[in-house]
Amino acid sequence: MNETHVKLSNFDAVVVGAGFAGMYMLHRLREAGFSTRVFESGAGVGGVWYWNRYPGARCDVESIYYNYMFSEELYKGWTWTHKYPDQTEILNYLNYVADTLDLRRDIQFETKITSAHYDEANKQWNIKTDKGNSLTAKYFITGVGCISASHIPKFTGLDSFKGEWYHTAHWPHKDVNFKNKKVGIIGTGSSGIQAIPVIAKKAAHLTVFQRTPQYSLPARNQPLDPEYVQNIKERFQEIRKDARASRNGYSLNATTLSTQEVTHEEREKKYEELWQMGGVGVVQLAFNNILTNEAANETCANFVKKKIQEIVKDPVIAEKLSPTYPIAAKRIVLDTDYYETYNRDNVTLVDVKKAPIIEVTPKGLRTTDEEYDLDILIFATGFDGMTGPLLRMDIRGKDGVSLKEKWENGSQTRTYLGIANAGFPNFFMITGPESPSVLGNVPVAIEQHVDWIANCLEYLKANRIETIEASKEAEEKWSRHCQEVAQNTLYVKTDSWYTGANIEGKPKRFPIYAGGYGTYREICDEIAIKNYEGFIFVGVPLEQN
Ligand code: N01
Repeated sequence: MNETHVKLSNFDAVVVGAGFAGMYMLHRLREAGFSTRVFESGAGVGGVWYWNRYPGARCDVESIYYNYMFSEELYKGWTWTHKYPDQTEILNYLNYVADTLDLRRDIQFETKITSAHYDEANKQWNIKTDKGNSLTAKYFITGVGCISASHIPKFTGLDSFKGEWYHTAHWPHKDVNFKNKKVGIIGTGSSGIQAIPVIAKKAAHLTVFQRTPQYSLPARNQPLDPEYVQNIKERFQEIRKDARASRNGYSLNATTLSTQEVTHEEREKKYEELWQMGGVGVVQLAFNNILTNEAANETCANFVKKKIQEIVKDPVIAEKLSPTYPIAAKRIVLDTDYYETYNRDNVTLVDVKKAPIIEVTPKGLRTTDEEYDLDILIFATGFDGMTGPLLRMDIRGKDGVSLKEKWENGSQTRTYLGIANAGFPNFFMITGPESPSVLGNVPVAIEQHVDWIANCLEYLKANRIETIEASKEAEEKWSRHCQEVAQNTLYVKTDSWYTGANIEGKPKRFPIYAGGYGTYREICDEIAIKNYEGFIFVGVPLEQN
């Protein structure tokens, strides 16, 4: 053992991350009597909501659904102020939960887990942190999120830049002063689209470097009527039931109508109604075949493109902002005044697909066309999604095989249910690759995983089972199933962080279960009912084996 590592202690469970996932995991494990320690790199709870403090950061799921729902009391004890909560409000909410459940005493902040190696002889995980802690745990559980490993493209010259630069996912904990500044932002995904309108109002000039335009729908965010909120709280049981059974983790009045069953005029009327209402309705509520049928998808995409052309006064800019891939093949973005921002005199849109970025210079950014002078450069360049947060730790299972080796660096990401891995006993991932997680309202996905894992650990304890591990066969079958389900969707037809296409050198694969939250929950429940079918137990008393 490295001598600088001071042995801390032995725990039943070590959990990585104190966001939505790690916080609830800690609560459930404590309730079940497991000694648990959570490690969190931030100085407070919140996970992505602790770090993503960029201007305009706001959730794209309605606040009434973006909650823990395991406790009616907890739900009713918090009152959201807006339809779509901003980063500050969500972070306040998570601190309210941490206070109410007294979570912080078992969380070690400002500490990263650097390695977790499975010790086969002692059937335990040997874990190390960047603060020199060395500890052991029977169970190693990751709650690291799917989009927490931020990514900065490898542009040369960043070190030479004389101005300030930031990544949206690691925004400083102080106000960035944009006044009289020339600002550049790279990236027009959810983060960029939220930040651009806010920064444009403050900066002297904003240059947006866009590689691929994204579809964005108006959020039409607004303060919540207290009477409405009260009514929602009273309907808690119903809201929870609907959210859990739904495809995306929130209740929607799903339609049974397809685009082919109505006339062009009726279709446009429906889209217009939902566009005016705000939110994801245009894509998710209008017709039942937009996400599965290319022709149906095109009617929706064309409607949004027409809107872009109506809003953006300069037709050349409107054209540049119009995507060419199917709508909702990437996570749909909700915005406030995004397209309107391009009518401002102090905003320039640069197409870096046409004229790629070559380098960062001391003065700014150079594309193949010209050099742009900048005081502040912002990377809204996203994340190494799904596998990134896990592979940034050195996780090794049996025979010292690392997760990176097992997944062949992401080209063969294989898991059982997105929860477990063959060859990695007593290791659980909350919303890991090949779970449905990111394709909906993530807190609902998290809660389902945490409940499943906690119930599983209680089962192991009750039956005196020492280790649990996914079988290779079950894992291969699940992974194959995920790929088959994905082939019937539009997600695999477009490059995005879902497929890993945004990371240089990352093999393309869609490591997400696209069958919907409700169906997935049923599958996981059935596996548990069948005494954890597809898992291998070690240490089972003979009479039960
Ligand atoms: O990241 P992204 P994000 N040169 O990957 C561009 C969640 N989220 O942080 O598309 C030039 O979507 C890249 O271009 P391209 C949500 O799930 C939620 O915005 O690869 N450009 C793209 O435009 C979301 O889906 C919320 O061609 C480069 C952008 O950077 C996910 O996080 C808020 C480049 C990255 O977009 C990720 O969103 C924020 C390069 N070398 C995030 N490399 C809400 O709840 C990358 N880009 C509202």
